[in-house]
Amino acid sequence: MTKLVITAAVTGATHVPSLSPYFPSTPEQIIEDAVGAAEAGAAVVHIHARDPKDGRPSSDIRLFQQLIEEISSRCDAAICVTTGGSTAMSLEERVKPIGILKPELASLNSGSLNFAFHLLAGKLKDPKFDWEVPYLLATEDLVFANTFKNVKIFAKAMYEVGTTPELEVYDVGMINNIKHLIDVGALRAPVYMQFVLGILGGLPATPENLVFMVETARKTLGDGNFVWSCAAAGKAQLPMACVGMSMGGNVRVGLEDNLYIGPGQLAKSSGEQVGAVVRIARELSLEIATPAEARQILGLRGKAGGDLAV
Ligand code: KMH
Ligand code: ZN
Repeated sequence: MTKLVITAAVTGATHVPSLSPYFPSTPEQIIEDAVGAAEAGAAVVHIHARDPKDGRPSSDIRLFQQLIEEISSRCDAAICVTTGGSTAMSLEERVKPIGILKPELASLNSGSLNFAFHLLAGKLKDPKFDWEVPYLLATEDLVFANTFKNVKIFAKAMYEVGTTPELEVYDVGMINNIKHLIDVGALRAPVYMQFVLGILGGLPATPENLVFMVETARKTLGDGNFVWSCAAAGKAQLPMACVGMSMGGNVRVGLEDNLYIGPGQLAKSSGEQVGAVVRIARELSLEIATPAEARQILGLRGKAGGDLAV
């Protein structure tokens, strides 16, 4: 039994600032939340950038650079930079951080899907920014596009600079996408897959669906050709983390995927959610991977090797 790798996904591009007073959207808040999550036990932090003026998802390289420099200087967690960006970003905007920042790890979305979170607009009582409601509502008529051609572009950009792809898998068919891309040499086994459940447009977050994903991965890719983690959106986050841990998988929590720590109780930080996972993991006699151990388990290159010069 290898140790448990906990990932904290700090801010993402789904939630808007007015949904929670604790939502990290300035660089300082994102840095604090990521470092706090690492201190709570996360070995990997997954980051997006946000415009400090109004919390809108941003592809500004300088913001990513500030986040990476500050987080790296204050903790040893491996940093996973998003190439998902936001549902409103172009391919160029999404892939740009890789070549410039050369992160150890980056998300690589392994297929297209409706990535809908328009229902969150109904929860916005008093939006602070005029972009928030239109941004949320627009996702009802949107495909989060990740064609085979584009996935190859992302993967090539990552391998060129020694970045390990964290393959985001929202539905079971995407596992076959990954198999195909391995067969044509665009992806290299063993792969690291993040099973992201509970997105409206993807596979619902249920125990049987996680078992379905893992069993399909075993049949399609073969044991030993993948490492997996489970991330569930919304209130299923902690229950599904428990299922994933019990199955010997790794887990992702954080405010990107869920703003709550319990029914009707907003989480004050991603670290709070990490703390809950750590407590439960200990009860399951699971050991928490340190960043160094996580790098070993995920086959990461290590912090060195990336330069932040723009
Ligand atoms: N923000 C979502 C559209 C990733 O970071 O690559 C996709 C996402 C996954 O957050
Ligand atoms: Zn993300």
